[in-house]
Amino acid sequence: MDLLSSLESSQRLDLDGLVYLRGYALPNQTQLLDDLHAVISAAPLRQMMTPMGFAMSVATTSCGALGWVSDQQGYRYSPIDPIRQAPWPAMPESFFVLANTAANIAGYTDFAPDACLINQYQIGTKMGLHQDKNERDFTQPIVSVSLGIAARFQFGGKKRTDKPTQLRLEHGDVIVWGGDARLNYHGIMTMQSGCHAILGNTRVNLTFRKAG
Ligand code: MD6
Ligand code: FE
Repeated sequence: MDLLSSLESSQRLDLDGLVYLRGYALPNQTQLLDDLHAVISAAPLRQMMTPMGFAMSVATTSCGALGWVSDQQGYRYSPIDPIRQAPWPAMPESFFVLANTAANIAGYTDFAPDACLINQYQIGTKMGLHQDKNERDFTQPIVSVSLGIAARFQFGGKKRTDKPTQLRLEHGDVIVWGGDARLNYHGIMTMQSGCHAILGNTRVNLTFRKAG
């Protein structure tokens, strides 16, 4: 059975421009978590500075040819990790295949991400409403993988003031975000306490992009 037909329709939810694939990452979670551990060991999670000079509450790192960085100069993608002054770790094959097949299910063929941003949330942290607009080609989707404790994802509209709908994202859930929603505002509400068997009281989110 191929990946497309193995995914039951009950596990898929379509909101305009957002395809939610419940538990899609679960079958490969052992490999994913091993590879995640290796990436974080090579390029440690760190709290970057916002352009306004505040430390982000969420800790980040990256893998792939390009990594997402933030500092006084702004937000952008860079081939060099500014802390290690070295290229980011390569994107593990398990990451690439997961993102590529999830995008395929959502109707984006040949999605070839060159950047994977890793966000780590502790209880009490959040990600305010934002748009993802540092990538070059907005026809390419973003694939987002949730691991660890559950989060409340806010899915808003084109304007910051549009009232968001909420989606609960659990360990193994994948969303493919593109098309009409590509520039919609979104965020993560303040993380509430929880405990995951492997990741403890943290949530890790992987976002895959074609950034360059
Ligand atoms: C998060 N996600 O889930 C934050 N951005 O922790 C994002 O900011 C995001 O999930 C673009 C596309 C999908 C996402
Ligand atoms: Fe985002």
